[in-house]
Amino acid sequence: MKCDVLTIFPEIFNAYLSEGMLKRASQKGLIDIHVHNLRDYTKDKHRTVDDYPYGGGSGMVMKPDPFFAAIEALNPEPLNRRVITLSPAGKQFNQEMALELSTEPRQLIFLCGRYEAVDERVRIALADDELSIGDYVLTGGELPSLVIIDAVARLIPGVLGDEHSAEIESFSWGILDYPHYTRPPEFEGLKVPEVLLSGNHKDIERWRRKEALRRTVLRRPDLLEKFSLTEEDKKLMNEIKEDSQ
Ligand code: 4GX
Repeated sequence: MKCDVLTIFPEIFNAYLSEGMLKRASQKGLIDIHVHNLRDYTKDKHRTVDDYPYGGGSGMVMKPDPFFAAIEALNPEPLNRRVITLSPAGKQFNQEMALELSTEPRQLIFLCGRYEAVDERVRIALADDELSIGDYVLTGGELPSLVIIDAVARLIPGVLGDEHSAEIESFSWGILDYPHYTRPPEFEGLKVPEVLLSGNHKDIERWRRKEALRRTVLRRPDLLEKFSLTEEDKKLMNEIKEDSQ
C-alpha cells in the first residue's frame, strides 16, 4: 500500500506510525506511508493555509491552492492516485470499505482538513472519495486518516501474522467476536466456561459460534440483516431464544 497524507500537523502521525503493526509493516516494505506538511506547498512568506469565508460567517476555510500544489507535486496523474478527504459529510467507513481499499493498486492520498471547512473546489476537483469515520465532530481529518490507514493496513497480506488471514476470509466476518479467556481458570470468583477447558475442539467451536451469535443478536441485531445464517447457525439461534426463556 502506497499512501501519502497531507496535513498542517504532520507530527500527529509519528507516534502512531512508529509503533506496533504499522511500524513492522513499514519495515517489511508492505506499506509505504509518507506524511507531508501542507504548509510546504504554500507560496506566501507566512505559509498561509486558511482564509475568511466568502459570504461571511464565523470560522476559517482552508484555501484550495496548497492542496492543488501538493497533489500536483505528489502525483500529477489522476489515473494513478486515489484522493480521500475526511468529513462527517462523507460516506461512513466500514470493514467492507477497508477490505476494498486494501487491494487498491493506486497511491492513496489522504487530505486532512482543519478549521471549519475546506474550500469546496478541493472536494470537487481532487477528491475521489469523501469518507466519515462516524457521526461526531472532530477537530481535523488526522485521526480519521489514521483510523482508516490502520484498518486497511492490517488487511494487507503479511502485515499481521498468518493466524489473521483466517479472520479476513472467515465465515464469522460480519458478526461480533465470541468471548475470550486466558489463565487463570478462576479469577475473583469468575470462572472460565467449562467447555473451553474440556479440550473438545468440536464443542469449543460450537460454543464460540453460539456466543458470537448471542452477542450479535443482543447488542448489534442490525448486523444480522446483511449476514446469511447457515443451517447450524439457525439451530444455535433457536437455542439462544430458548436459553433466554
Ligand atoms: N469523520 N472532521 C474534518 C474539517 C473539515 C470540515 C469540512 C473537510 C470539510 C470527521 C469525521 C470529522 C471534522 C474531520 C471536520 N474537513 N472526519 N474536519 N467524523 O469530524 O471524518
